[in-house]
Amino acid sequence: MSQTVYPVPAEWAANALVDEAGYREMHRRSLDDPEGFWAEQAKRIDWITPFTRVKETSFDEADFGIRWFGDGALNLSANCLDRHLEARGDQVAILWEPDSPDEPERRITYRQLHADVCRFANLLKSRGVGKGDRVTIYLPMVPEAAVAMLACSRIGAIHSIVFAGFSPEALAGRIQDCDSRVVITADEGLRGGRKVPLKANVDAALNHAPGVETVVVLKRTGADVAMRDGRDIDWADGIAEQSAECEPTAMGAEDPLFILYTSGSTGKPKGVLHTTGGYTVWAAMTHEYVFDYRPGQIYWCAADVGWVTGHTYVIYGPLLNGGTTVMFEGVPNFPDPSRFWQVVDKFGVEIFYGAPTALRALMREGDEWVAKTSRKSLRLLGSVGEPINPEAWEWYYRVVGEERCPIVDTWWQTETGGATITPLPGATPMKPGSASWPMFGVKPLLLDADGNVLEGAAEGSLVIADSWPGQMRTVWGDHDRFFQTYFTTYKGYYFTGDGCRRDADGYYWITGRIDDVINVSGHRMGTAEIESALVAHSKVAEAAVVGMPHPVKGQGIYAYVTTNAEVEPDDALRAELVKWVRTEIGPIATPDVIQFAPALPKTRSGKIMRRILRKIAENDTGNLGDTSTLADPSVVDHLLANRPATA
Ligand code: 6R9
Repeated sequence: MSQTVYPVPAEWAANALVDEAGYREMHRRSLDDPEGFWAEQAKRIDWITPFTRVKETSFDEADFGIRWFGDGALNLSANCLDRHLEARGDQVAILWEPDSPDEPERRITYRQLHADVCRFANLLKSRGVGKGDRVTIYLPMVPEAAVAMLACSRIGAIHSIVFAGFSPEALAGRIQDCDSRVVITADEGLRGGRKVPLKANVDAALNHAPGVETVVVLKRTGADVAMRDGRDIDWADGIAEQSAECEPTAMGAEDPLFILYTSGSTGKPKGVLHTTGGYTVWAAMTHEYVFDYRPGQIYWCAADVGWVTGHTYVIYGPLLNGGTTVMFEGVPNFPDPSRFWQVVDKFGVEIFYGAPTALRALMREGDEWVAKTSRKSLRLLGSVGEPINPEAWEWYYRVVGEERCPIVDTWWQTETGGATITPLPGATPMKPGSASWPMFGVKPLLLDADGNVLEGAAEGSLVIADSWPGQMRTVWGDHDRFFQTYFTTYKGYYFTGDGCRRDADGYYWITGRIDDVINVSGHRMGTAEIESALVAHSKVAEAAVVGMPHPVKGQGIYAYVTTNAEVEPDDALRAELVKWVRTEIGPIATPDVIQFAPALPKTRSGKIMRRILRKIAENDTGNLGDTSTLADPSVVDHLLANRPATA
């Protein structure tokens, strides 16, 4: 573990919104007097009906419930748009960089965005969409994704964004789970010069989701796509006649805002539900403090809107704070590995927020791709999605930021809504690889296997002791699963699923997932999800999936597969299974290694011993630990003798 501590640069300590003493005072107050602290923080939002109640929360089974600002009403889109029109109507809200640098960028002002959102909201209304209805968004990284999100929040519809890299099967499951009647998509997406057949994927998905009545199709590439009469509408045609005024709907603070599906330790992805008031306050506050953000600064979060980071830190946080947010359609290495830094120079980006997996991939390409760009505009760097290894941190700090820019390594989850453990650039001396200190209102604890609270320097399961406004409120359609998943492992606490170490200085170091979730390039994958895709193949009898270390992706996917008795496993089947998983879930679930195994190591009670499978995948086979409960030890010998050469 890196021992280096980088002090807060003097000019940051002097000019930042919060310095170290300020952080300590605010954090203490946020825990001692949550009512007072959050009532004050909530003033950053325009409320249609002011709240009188602040925090009504309990993690205990007897009176379980989470409500924040419960009797207030507000509208998120009005907070992102309308209230900025007077002071910054002509300021650019969205700076869009297309996949290819040869295509022109787009600069969309707050005034223009407001009009676009109103027109689109009116189109949705004309198709019968109203408060509480679910709308599935399956769009690439184009400004219209922001328009669609803001239009939903304007009329109180609940958006559910499905990452445009997901397969028709995955899309269909997510449409059906929340019973969406409307899907918003594009003819095709463009990523790294490659076309993604989004409309065709939607058509395939809708064979399994017949309840969808409206499909709005944005022309992105102009490809000739099938349009079904009565169901499918061209985006431009649909908004042509719509008014550029649309009154924002007053939403109760606890009215649902969006659903975002995420992987858990069981097979089916969970529809994480966020509500309006708490999420809005949390997104605005964390975005301001984590990035020391001042209105109008050029800010770029390189996440996709299909993930929670795209929700909170590409769209809602920056727009709530009157920001100029960069949306990038492409990938870091197209047309070449300088692209990120060329875009930084092109727009004068001051704050850049990206994922360790992208940084590691660029680091491998060599420093010259970075060095040939200026990057003089950069003042602050951020990291999110997975633990950043100290080597990548140092590279980011030294080569990209030229030792001038603090790095904020923000730990959080779809479930937590926004940055939950994170440095603040003017307050936190940096330790490479540590997410550092809790955000205001967050009380992390480390527990041992028996649920005892560990004090001081320690390592254990990371839980959060009490509610914070940005916390998810339920799993869509399954409130019991919400309670069971997060509040029963350790009674009375929110369980994150992550392991964590706290050092003697009180810094938190996330060690990674301790449940059956793996983190591939910052994307969460449930091993159970990949296993069920594999066993759905007619030649597969059984499958077990574990993570393995991967130099770029952080973790790779290692699958053990037992075929049906009459099947002779070979390389052709291996290729077929890889393709199968890509079609069932999407390219992000592509197995890196498939090892065929006549049997899986099981206990006498029939439980697969994943610990052993993990060790073999990690090639840490010197000490497999206790194998005495194995039903048939020869199974392990076979696995060890037959590790594929590719692993
Ligand atoms: C925002 C996001 C959540 C999981 C989380 C943890 C890992 C995210 C991290 C990090 C270490 C960081 N994670 N940020 N681990 N340091 N800075 O990524 O949400 O997709 O729900 O993933 O990602 O394991 O539990 P989500």
